[in-house]
Amino acid sequence: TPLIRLEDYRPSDWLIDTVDLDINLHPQKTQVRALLGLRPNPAGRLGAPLILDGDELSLSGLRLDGLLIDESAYSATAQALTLHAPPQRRFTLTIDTQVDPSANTKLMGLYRSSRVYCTQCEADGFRRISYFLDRPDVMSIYSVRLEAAKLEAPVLLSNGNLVAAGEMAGGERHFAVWHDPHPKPAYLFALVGGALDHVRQDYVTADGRKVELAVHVEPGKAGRAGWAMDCLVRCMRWDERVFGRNYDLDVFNVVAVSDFNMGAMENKGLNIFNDKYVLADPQTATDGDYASIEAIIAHEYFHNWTGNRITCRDWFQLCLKEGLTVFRDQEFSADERSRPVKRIADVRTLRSTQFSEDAGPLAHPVRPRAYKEINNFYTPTVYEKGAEVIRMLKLLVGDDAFRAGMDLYFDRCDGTAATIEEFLACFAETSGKDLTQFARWYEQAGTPTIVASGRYDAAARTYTLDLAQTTAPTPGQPDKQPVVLPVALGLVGKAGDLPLVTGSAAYAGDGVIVLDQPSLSVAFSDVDEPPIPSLLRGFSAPARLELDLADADLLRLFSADSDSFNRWQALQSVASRALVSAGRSPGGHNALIATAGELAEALAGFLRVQAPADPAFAAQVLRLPVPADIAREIGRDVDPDAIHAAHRSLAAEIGLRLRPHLMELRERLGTSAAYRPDAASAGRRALRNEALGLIALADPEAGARLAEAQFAAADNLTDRLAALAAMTLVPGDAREALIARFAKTYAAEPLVLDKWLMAQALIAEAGTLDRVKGLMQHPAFSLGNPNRVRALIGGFAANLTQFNRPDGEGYAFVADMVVALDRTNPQVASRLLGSFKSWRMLEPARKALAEQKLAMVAQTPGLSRDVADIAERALA
Ligand code: B3K
Ligand code: ZN
Repeated sequence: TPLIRLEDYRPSDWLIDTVDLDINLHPQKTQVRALLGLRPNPAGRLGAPLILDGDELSLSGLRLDGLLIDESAYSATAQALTLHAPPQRRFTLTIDTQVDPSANTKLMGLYRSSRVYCTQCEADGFRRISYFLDRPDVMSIYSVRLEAAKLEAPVLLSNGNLVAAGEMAGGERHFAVWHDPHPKPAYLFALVGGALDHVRQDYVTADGRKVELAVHVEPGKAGRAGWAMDCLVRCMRWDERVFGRNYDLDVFNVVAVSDFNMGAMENKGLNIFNDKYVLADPQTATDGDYASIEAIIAHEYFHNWTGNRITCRDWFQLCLKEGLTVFRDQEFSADERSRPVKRIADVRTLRSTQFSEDAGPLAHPVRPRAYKEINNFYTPTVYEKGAEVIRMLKLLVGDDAFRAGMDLYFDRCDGTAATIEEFLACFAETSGKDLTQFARWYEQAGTPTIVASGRYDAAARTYTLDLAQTTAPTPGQPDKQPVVLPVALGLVGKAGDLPLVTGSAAYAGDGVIVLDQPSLSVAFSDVDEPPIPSLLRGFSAPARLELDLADADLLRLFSADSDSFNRWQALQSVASRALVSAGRSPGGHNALIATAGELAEALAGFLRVQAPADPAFAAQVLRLPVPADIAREIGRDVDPDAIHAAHRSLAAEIGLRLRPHLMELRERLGTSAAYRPDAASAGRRALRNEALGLIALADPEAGARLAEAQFAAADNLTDRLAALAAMTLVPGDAREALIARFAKTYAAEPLVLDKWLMAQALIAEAGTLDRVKGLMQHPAFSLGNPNRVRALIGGFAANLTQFNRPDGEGYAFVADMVVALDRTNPQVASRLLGSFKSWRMLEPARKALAEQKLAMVAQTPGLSRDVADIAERALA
């Protein structure tokens, strides 16, 4: 497979101004006629052949300007349609292909999901429908005529506005014609055909456009589409208010399908979703689901400007739309809910997914320089770290220059396929700042570590902060340069934040030091008492912080810091340090008990006094760092069992000491009011359920009784699932009974059973592998559905102790599943193989076993490019 490099980018030799599609939908024999309006690109090479991309296509007809052409003038394979000497002027090509949506198990291109025709074209799926210049910088105006059997597909949707519809002679088939006035790359094309129910709502944009909004779902499920619609309306208003962005078509359609490779897709005017991120009611969706739906509906909608109106010149620029759009959806959720709690949740995700990617063989820059399979680069680095880069940019240039820079970007780049350079230039202009070094964030992989220490000089009344940065080597980048790290900080004294007085050039004002050198010192004057430094407030840069504060100082920050994020972080740091040392050298149980005592004491007061006022925050405070984070902090010779054991005993010891407080809190937060999904109610449930988990670890019998009672009494899935999760911590008959009862209760709800599958796959016991194998035979499971696979097999691969079983059977199972899945769905298979990304940090025995299984996958004949690429990079 060829390596595609950023530096090799060339504009297309040909442009396609217009695309007229005529698609006759049929379950096995869908006829596609594409009429392309082509012309030479003035920026391309004159006289170049026309090479259209294809993937598993076969050509059934070809005309040039409406006339048949000689067979010697072109060649057609499954991968390409080449016109050897096309006319050097405008001309049209009429291309006929036939595709089989029912046989399309890759879920790329046109496929059928539970009897619904749908498409997924990003990154390169359009070439599975018709031969095309399938690259994001070729943008065209589309008209799409869809025809289908009325019974099978009464609803026919595509991008843009509906311009005509009617019945065919005989009345069995009908058609719809859609026109999208906005030029777009092929990856944003979409169609949907099927029997769907919907909810509708009228919307008027701030600039006066009437828009008909609709959310389409499987028949019978319209009752679960209301929340998605509510989110859609709120995020549209938010984008008008916060970014000045109005919607630009007469209709906006959202469609939920049950077989989907990822979360959702931002096709112009026709967003297609994994139904998991649309359907919600209290019985079948958790608070977490409601929040994810809100975030993803917003994310896809926000792409209309950051992604669609302005798209990417090439796939190396993926973060241009993804990092920016994640940032936008995070800000939306922060405004709709609690900003500090959202930040904490996002940082947890960043650390567990992106930091671990950065620490292993799959590390890559936010803007990769080369790829073999672009679908393997829809990663936490491109998305989540990409969003962190935007967040830092905003902090560095300030709110006003950020907003002005965004306005300039929308103005200047609208209708184009843009680059990171063009994006950054807007902010350099509006802020007057030189962003050359900042741009390194896009080029350099790896998580920087900030090493900090402080010195107080009582006589001089100064406090000096020494800061240094390093970034460990990553594949292909042995030597790292300093990046621009905005370090938001405070100096915490007895009565709160001390004033920051310094003449240092590194101090940018507003409590931010800019660390852009390998190291620097900042001296603060007029400091009347020895302060405790509170660094990286709000997690102002995606970095690790090494700052050696005593537990007592961290506990002070927990109670006194004015920054909520760092209050939370302080306790996490105390726990993390103890877990790292216990995980490194098992047997240090006494130190762990001492830490549990400290933490419990700090928490007891907090739970009594402050927790009831902000339960969502309190729930985050109660939750320890996850074992995978501890493993990454340890970094080498990792023994997952030791980490797990340390984690369990710390949680259990804390639970034991806090038990009366936790019980009382549960009482206090208990409510007889009916379920509501708002953030405040969700926060109360989160805290109650966090308490339940701790109780279950501290006193399994009491925990099991509480879980049973909660399951029986609950009127919502959040509390029921939390009861199940708590119960999974307690081996025994009661657990098995609840597992069975849960399955019976939700037998008709595949999305709920996914959670049931996952809860079992995550059980940290040796019996889990057999349980998972058994569950593969359960009627609720299917290897053909990505959600089922991610729940059961993906859940197991995320089970730290069982995936990493000392006998290697966990690796063997997941590797076998990767190979099996690769035959039908390479994208799902390669995602799953990504579970091996941390294998190099394991202790020698596990490391050897994991490597063997990776090598087994790599050597399997006939692998997809997706899986081969991950296997190869993981082993390199
Ligand atoms: N842009 C899509 C992701 C496409 C993934 C292709 N393998 C969803 C999103 O980020 O909004
Ligand atoms: Zn996106």
